[in-house]
Amino acid sequence: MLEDTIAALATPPGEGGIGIIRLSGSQAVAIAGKIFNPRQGPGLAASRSHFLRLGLIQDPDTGETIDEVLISVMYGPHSYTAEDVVEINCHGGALATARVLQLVLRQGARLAEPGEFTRRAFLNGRLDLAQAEAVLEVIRARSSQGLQAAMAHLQGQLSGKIKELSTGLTGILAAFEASMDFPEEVGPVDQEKLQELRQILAGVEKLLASWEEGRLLSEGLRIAIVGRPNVGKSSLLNALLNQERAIVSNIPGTTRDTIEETLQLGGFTCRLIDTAGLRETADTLESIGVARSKQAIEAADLVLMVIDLQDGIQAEDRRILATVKNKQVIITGNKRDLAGDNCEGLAAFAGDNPYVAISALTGVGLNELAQRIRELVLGGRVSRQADEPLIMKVRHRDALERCREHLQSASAAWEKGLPEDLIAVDLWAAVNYLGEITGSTAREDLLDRIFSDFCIGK
Ligand SMILES: Nc1nc2c(ncn2[C@@H]2O[C@H](COP(=O)(O)OP(=O)(O)OP(=O)(O)O)[C@@H](O)[C@H]2O)c(=O)[nH]1
Ligand SMILES: [Mg+2]
Repeated sequence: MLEDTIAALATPPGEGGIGIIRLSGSQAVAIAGKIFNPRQGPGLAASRSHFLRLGLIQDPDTGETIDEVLISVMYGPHSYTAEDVVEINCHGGALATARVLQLVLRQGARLAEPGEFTRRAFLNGRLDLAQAEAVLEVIRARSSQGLQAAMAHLQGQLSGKIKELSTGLTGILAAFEASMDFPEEVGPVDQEKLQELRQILAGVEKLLASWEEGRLLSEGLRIAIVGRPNVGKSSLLNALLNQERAIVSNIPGTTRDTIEETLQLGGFTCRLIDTAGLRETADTLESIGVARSKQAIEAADLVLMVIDLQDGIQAEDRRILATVKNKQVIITGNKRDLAGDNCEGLAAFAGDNPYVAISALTGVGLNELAQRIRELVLGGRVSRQADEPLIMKVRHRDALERCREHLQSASAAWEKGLPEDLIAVDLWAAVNYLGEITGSTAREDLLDRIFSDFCIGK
């Protein structure tokens, strides 16, 4: 599969300033050379690596000019895939790029599969698997903090840590192999190695502990806005987004479905979820909405529980508070503009939870609310030094958890003085799980799954 030359549109389809057709493989230059007519200078095959050249794309069969382009050749191994790569910068119209791609395919290239360029970069050893996945993390990053963490992954921060742990483990394994192969000469494995094993286990645990924050960076903080009907939940969503996203009305039960929008707060992505007002209802549609609200509460990292300061605390509010008691909650007293200075019940109702009085209508108190959210995000969860690696993918977490199990079982067996071959089996398994992260022990079906997440052209 690595032998054929692949091609695809590398920019999003549709209209744009430019659209780039990318080719990779041993025939990339020869294929592009057949359709490129340079404005000046020699043919494409004589191009300098990493230089742009101007010319026309012409159909070699008919002589028809398709587009005027800038073209670059990047010879392997100094290219994205480590193979010869050609990028054709077309005018960014859907038709021009489609015609150029067609021509390239007709000259012998094959349409790339999703993620195939990056997969080749991995198979050719230019990126390891964690770095290849980071390409997608960078593309999909939704907050500046998330982008920073993804870039660190792309540059090998996580891979470096995994390799360090793996090298340590391999060293211990080598000691076991030697001791098992030559029991007379070598003798039992030194107890010092047990200490090393414990340190490696601590390293794995530290990485696992970063998951909570990593997930936050990649997925965003889920904030559910909940409360009785008509307290102003949708108004709050709109006010925070600064946009009339959800329908607001004075009819209780306006919002029937959950509405989700993202918002950037202090460099973090927050996913704000407006929910249907919580109450007992005989209306079928509304009760479906209420069930969805409950699911949203379940999945939320943070709940903004909205109460109506004008109405004061109601029995229903207390019931709702009880249902969110094991969540992080900010009690949000709304309609402060109607309540005058009468916000006393709020503090007592909130108890240990942080609270703030706002008006979604006038905007009073919204900055303070955003500040509270930031404090909870930054204070409670984000404690990491930026130069420490963190994990952001379920796949990495799962592999590390399995690795940890085997390390625990190896060290327990060691402490009990169990046979060396038993310990070695666990150590092997642990090394394998680390290798799944960087790809050194990843199987074909795993690669298929990972790269099918990419789009064509990446
Ligand atoms: N004066 C005042 N009115 C508000 C404020 N916030 C919301 N309202 C009004 O309260 C009514 C209900 O607002 P919504 O945002 O639709 O309330 P909700 O909680 O989403 O209601 P449901 O979707 O039915 O559960 C509307 O008439 C809003 O204009 C506020 O801070 N001050
Ligand atoms: Mg609503």
